[in-house]
Parts: sequence; C-alpha cells; structure tokens
Amino acid sequence: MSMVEVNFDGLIGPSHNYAGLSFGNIASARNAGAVSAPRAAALQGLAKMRRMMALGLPQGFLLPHDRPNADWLRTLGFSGSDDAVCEAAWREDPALLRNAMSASAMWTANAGTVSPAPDCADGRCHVSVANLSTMLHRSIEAPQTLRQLQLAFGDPRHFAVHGAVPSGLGDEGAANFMRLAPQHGAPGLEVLVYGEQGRADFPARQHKAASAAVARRHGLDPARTLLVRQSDAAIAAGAFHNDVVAVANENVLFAHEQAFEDREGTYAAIRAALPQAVIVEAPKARISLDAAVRSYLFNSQLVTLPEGGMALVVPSEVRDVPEVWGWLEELAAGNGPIRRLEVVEVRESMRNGGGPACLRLRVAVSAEALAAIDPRFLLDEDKANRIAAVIVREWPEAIAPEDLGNPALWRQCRAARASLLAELGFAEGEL
Ligand code: SUG
Repeated sequence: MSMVEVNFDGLIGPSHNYAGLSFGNIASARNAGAVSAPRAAALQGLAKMRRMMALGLPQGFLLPHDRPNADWLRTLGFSGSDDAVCEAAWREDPALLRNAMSASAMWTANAGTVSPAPDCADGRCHVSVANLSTMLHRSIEAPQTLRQLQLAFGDPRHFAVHGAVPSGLGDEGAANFMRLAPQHGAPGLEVLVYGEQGRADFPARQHKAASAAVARRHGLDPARTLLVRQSDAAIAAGAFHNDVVAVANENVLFAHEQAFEDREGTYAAIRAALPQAVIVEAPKARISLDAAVRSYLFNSQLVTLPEGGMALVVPSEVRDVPEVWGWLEELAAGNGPIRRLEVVEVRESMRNGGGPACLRLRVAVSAEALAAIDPRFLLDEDKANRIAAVIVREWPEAIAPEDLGNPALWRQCRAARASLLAELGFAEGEL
C-alpha cells in the first residue's frame, strides 16, 4: 500500500516560558528563570512546518492547550472564577500555577504513540495518548490531547484512539518509539524504548510495562515488536527521551553508539526482523553522549523526500558543536542513505529541551485515511499565513518568571488561544 507520513507539529502556545519544570532535562534546568519569547517561539515552530511543506511533505498541527489550566487547579482544591483560582494558587503555592501555565503540549512527540495501520491486527491506525505522568506539568496534558486526537482521527474506519494507560506506569508517547519498515506503507517493526528505574540519577520516564501495554492495545504482532532498554548512560547524560539519542525512518536507524543498553543485541534483533535495515551509528569516539545531548543531533527529523532519498532536518545548534557538525558533514557527503541536511531554527523550544523531532507527532497514512483526517488539523500556506497573523497580533512578546502570576498575562493567553481556535474554525468548547 502506498502511504505518506504526516507530521503533526504542536503550535507553540502563548504561555511558553522557562520555569525549569523538567528534572533530568538539562536544557530546561539550565534556562530556568530566563525570559522567554512566546511570539518568536511560535513563529519559529511555524517556519519549521513551512520548511517541511516546501520539501513537498504533508504537514499537520495540534493546538495549544488551555493555559493557565484553571480546571486542573480546581482539582487541587482552589475555587471561584478562573482568575480567582489562579490568584489563590499563586499566593499559596506558586509552583502549582507554574505547572498550570506550562506550554509543554507543544512537544507533540509526547502526545501519544502511533502505530500505522499495516502494523495493527485490525488494519487500522492505532493511537494511544501518553499519560506523561513522571512530570507534574506534563501529566496535565492527557485529557486535552485526547480530545484533539479524537477530533483529528475520529473516523473509526481508519483510526482507533485510546486513552492514556494508567498513570502508575509512565508513558511518554512517540518520543520513545521508532518504526522501521521497508517503506511507510509496508508492515513494520515497532521498537518501543523504555528506561530502567533507579539506574541513573535522573528519572526513567518510560516504563517497560507501559510500552508493553501500548503494544497490546494496538494489536501489534509480537514477531514485529521489540521492547528495547535505553542505556542508563544516555539517561544520565540528559537523554530523558530516546529521541534525544536515536531516530528512525523507513529502513534507516540513526543512533548514537550508546543509545541502547544492549547495543549488539538490539541491532541483531532489528536485522533479524528487518533484513533491509540500515543502521547509521555515530561512534562515541567522534561524538560523546554529552555532545549529542548538547547539540540535539538525534532530535532531528529523518524524512523521505517525494523525489526519493532522505533528508535530516537538524536544529541549528548542531553547528555550534564542531565535532558534531564536522562528523555530520562527512556523513552527508558519504554513500549512506542520509544525503541532505536541512538546518532549522527552533531555539526557543530547544532552550526547554525540545528539538525539531520533539515538536512533531508522525502519523503514516494511506490516501483514504489522510482524506478522513479532520482537515482543520492540516496545514497549507494560506492557513500558515492566517495562523502567523494571529500569533503576531496576540502572542506575548516576552514572559519573565514573575509575569506568570500576572492576571493580565492569564487573560492574554486565554484570549490568544481563543482567537486562534476561532480562526481555524473550532467552536468554543469543542476542545
Ligand atoms: O518533557 N520540556 C519537555 C521537552 C520535551 C521534549 N520532547 C521529546 N524529547 N520528545 C520535557 O522535558 C520543559 C518545561 C519547563 O521546564 O517549563 C519541558 O517540559
């Protein structure tokens, strides 16, 4: 079957800020307390989507969540109007309001895990919303993510959308998921990567039992499913998700030598299940784990171009780390599958640990399934222009840490999102 991959990027929300909420995410910790630029951030994300469309690739998006999340604060015992709830939280426990203000839903690689139709027993594309339960600010996302995915992929002939697995089992979605296949439309090998608890100083955010549950729910064939342990060294170096040290596309796996705890065993299992697999590895002798995490080399989008061949869409930070850029240029000049490099600028997201690959959720679909997606979630140039106009008009220019408690900012964030939803044809209360 012929299938294309659609990337659904998270539109970066008006409350984007640097509150340092993600323990184990070095960029988030390093930039805690800095002044953010939500308007620039959202425009950078949109520019990346336009670059992908310019490559001839279909592009979708998911919407920012309602922030500050007053409903979530109500579950913590605050009451009254939205502003009253936020004011009380800011007074009593400002950390709670910081969590309720996070724009972290932008990183849609963590929205859910997607198994394309050829991999699933019932021949439909299965999506499981991630519970993101390890980090408080991210554990808030699942209900709004579920609503959006149910709307976007609401046609039961082609899609099955599952809620999150129980929160006792940490699940971070497609950030810990790779699919290898001869082409998008062929049955693939699904590789689910988990971390072992208590082995590194930082939390392992993906639990093995959660990955296994997702595989069962999606009806994956055990012969084409691998559960692979992420290396403790990678987690300790700040790779809080597998997509910071590895990325796959069709028959190509691009990974750091220290991405997996059992490197040899993982590669052998991949080759056994998919003889066409090509493994492109960055040797630790050339690129240290630290350089890989600092540059976010592997948080790139590896995409198949319509004219054939693959491009690696890398964050501009790879150029700032000479050993990484030098090695990458050699790679692209060589005989391997990755011949083209596209450098994108998503610096505002990067400063919270979110590179190009974090910002997108991949959904491989047939032409019929693509036609069944709610078109309001699909992007074209005209819509990108209209979204940009709303961002320029309504997104805050800057947010400093003390601004998070300012009622004027809460109102601006709510109004900006409402304008965006209205512009895109979503009724109030639909999301
Ligand atoms: O979950 N950062 C996100 C970055 C997610 C990156 N996603 C992937 N690797 N796929 C996280 O750690 C920082 C938010 C803050 O500190 O305010 C944050 O949530």
